Parts: sequence; C-alpha cells; structure tokens
Amino acid sequence: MIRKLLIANRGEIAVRILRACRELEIATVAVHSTADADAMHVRLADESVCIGPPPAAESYLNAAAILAAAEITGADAIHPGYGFLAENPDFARMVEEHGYTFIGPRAEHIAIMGDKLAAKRRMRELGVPVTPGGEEPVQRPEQALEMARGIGYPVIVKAVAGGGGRGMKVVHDEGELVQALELARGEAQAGFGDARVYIEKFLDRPRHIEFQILGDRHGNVVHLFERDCSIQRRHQKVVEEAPSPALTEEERREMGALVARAMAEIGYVGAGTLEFLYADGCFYFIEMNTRLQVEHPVTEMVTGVDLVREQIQIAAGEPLSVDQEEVRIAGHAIECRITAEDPETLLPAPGQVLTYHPPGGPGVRVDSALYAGYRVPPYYDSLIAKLVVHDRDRGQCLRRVSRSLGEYVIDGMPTTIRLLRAIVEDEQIHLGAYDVGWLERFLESRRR
Ligand code: MV4
Repeated sequence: MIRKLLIANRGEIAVRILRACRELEIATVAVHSTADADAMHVRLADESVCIGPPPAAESYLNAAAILAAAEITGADAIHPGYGFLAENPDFARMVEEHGYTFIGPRAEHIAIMGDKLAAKRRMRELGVPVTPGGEEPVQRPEQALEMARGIGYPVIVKAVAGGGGRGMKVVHDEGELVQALELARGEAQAGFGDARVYIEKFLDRPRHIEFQILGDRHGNVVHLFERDCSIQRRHQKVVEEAPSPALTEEERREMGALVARAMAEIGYVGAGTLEFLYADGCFYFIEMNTRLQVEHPVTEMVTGVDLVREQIQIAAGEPLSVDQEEVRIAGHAIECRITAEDPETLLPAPGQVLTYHPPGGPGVRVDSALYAGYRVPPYYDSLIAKLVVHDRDRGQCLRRVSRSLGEYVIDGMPTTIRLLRAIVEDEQIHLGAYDVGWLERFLESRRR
C-alpha cells in the first residue's frame, strides 16, 4: 500500500499527480528548487522539501537529493512525472534499491527502450511493424553505402541514443551519404555521448500516431487507442488529438490489439506509449516512451480512464481497473500546449502573470500550475498550460477549442494562444489533412 508519495517533478505535471493522490487519499511530498519556492505544486502538496539551486542538473535531476527528501519525509513511493529522471533506468533501480516504490515500468524495460536500435529489434521480434532498414549501428562507410543501396534512397541517418528528432540527417542520394554519416556521428557524440548511428528508409510526410498502453503486475495489458501528434514544430508537439482523423475503425482496433499483445509478451508494467510513423496506410514503429506523456489527458478525455490513478494503483500491485472490452472511445478530444514564447521568434519569454482567467464550461479541462501573480522561472520548460477539450465529434471539438482559447486570458507574458487559435481554425486542420511537416509550412506561410 502507498501512504505517502513523493513527486519528483514540477509544474503542471506535478499538480496533475497531486490531484490523483488527493483522490486516492495518499499524502503528498513536493520537491522543489530554490527558483520554485512559490510554485503551485509546492503550495498544493502536504509537505515540501527544497532539493537544490535553480539549474535542473542540481535539483530535479539530483537523484541523491530526491532520495534524501523521501527519507526525511517518510515517503514510500516516488512518481517521476515526465522529463527529468522519468526515463533514467539507474534512477528507477536506485529508488527500488532504497526500498521505495517507483511509479513506472521495470528498469530493464526503461533501459531497452532508451536504446533506439535495441527497441526496434525487440519490436520486430514481437511482430510490431518497424521502418525498413538496419538494426545494427553503421560501422564503415562502404557498409553504409551497401545498406542504403539495399534500402533505397531517400534514407535517414539516426542516432542510436537519439530520439526527439535530434541528430537526424536525410540523405537523398549516394553522393550525400558519407558526409551525412560524419555529421550525424559528430552531433550524436556531442549531444548524447554516443556516436553510434543507423540508417533506415526515409518516409515522406508521415503522420505521428502513438498508442497508449497500460500493464499491471498480474500480466494484464490493455491499449487505450491512439493519439495523433503530427502537429509539431522542431520536434515539439503543439496540438494533439484522439482519435486520429487518419485511421479507420479497423486500423485502430488491429494496431491497438497488436501493441497490447506485444507488451503482454514482454511483461510490461505501467503506462507506456508506442510511437509510430504512419504513411500510405502503414505503421512503422519509431520509439517507445516508458513514462506518462504530456498529452496523456487526450486519452483520458475520450476513454474516461484516469491514467495517473492507474499508474499508482499498478505500482501498488493492484490489477488494472478496466479490461480491454471496457475501454471505449467516446467523442473526440484535442489538447493545445500553451507556452510562454515570443510569437515572432517563438523563443521562450517567461514573465510574471498579471491577469489569469482560464476558460471553463462543458468539456473543458485546464492542466496548469499558473496563478495570478506567479513568476514563471526562466530555468525550465516553457509549457505553462495545457487546454484539453472534449466534445461529441471532431468538428464540435475544434469549435469548442477555439471558443476556449478565446476565453483564455494570460497577461504578463507573450503566449502561443493566438497561434493555437489560428491552427484550430485552419481549413486543412478541419479536414484532418495534415502530416508532421504541416505546422512548419503553416508558420512559414504566415511569415510571408
Ligand atoms: C523519421 C521520419 C521519416 N522517416 N524516420 C523525428 C523524431 C523522431 N522520433 C523520428 N522522426 C522522424 N523519423 C523515417 N524513417 C521523419 C521524422 C520526423 C518527424 C517524426 C515525428 C514527428 C515529427 C517529425 C518531424 C520531422 C521528421
């Protein structure tokens, strides 16, 4: 049984986890840096512990300080949220070795999915469709040329330790390959301390569609269908929705069943997301996230399943509260990520909140740690709120998002609210006709 839970995170996700704990009657411990002394998650928690100075490396990434906070407060479980230590297998192992319950998957599964090639290989063995291409890191240029010829151009060079799009190079023909390899290797070494790269077929204008799964400690795995996260900029998701307007009922059911079966086979425990590129009616696995995701509320809104409550109950050894037959999609949900950014440069521009008026009404959920008077610290992510809207169908949902964005007042810093409104009012978006490059093209056309 979990009596007291420490939240090793900040911002809206710390508040989200606090809410789940309250409803489960679990006491909460917030940890915070000195920059976050007046943060909402600290105010809402039963207890709080300062774990270090503003830079994340010295606070939210400081495993020893977090374990010390758990020790002095007598917490029995730790939830890492997303980012920071959420996908660090050493942290998961350390938490368990110190006698605390880690709210997340087994360290072994975090580790394998952190290695993009190992994950791809494992998924192929499990019968999950993967992108055509190598499953071994590239060794010599001659071998790379041979491999690329076999795959067929265009190909893409990716870092084994990568993810999130960093260190990728598209190669259109043989003449570009060797130089691209060298560039990718250099970036991979500098960015991840691991120079290994691999080659696969480059898919033109795919969509990013991901499947949510939950596994318990009794061998049950369910899928909660998909989210379409194709509306991105520089590999940062901006708008997410469920269900995907691109899939047929049959594709969604088949793919869901396939990922759930694969995860049951490896004994996956906790919440997880399998990310796919989707092009020409086919799915290609790219990576798996072994954590709660930013966009998890979209799935919660259409299925009614509280993913954070499930995570905590799973960690406590309880069975899933739903079986596959009970997981149904009702209506449509859309999430808009509101960030504190300059509308021209789209660079982070934090400030102090002067007026704060969040939207409300039917089907409207706001996940945020903002309040009037709050100073957004410049040290962390620029995400300040998630507006998540539910309605009976996609058309109504888009109009409800637009209406909610129109009500939202955040004075004191520039935000992406107006940009989001232009996105959800766009004709192509209403048609569901978008891919992973759509937002960049949209921004480019607005600049001109
Ligand atoms: C690709 C691809 C096309 N072909 N792989 C970018 C993030 C990383 N997770 C995988 N990414 C891509 N991999 C092949 N074989 C195009 C992308 C990609 C992308 C993927 C998802 C969401 C947005 C994207 C934006 C640009 C490129």
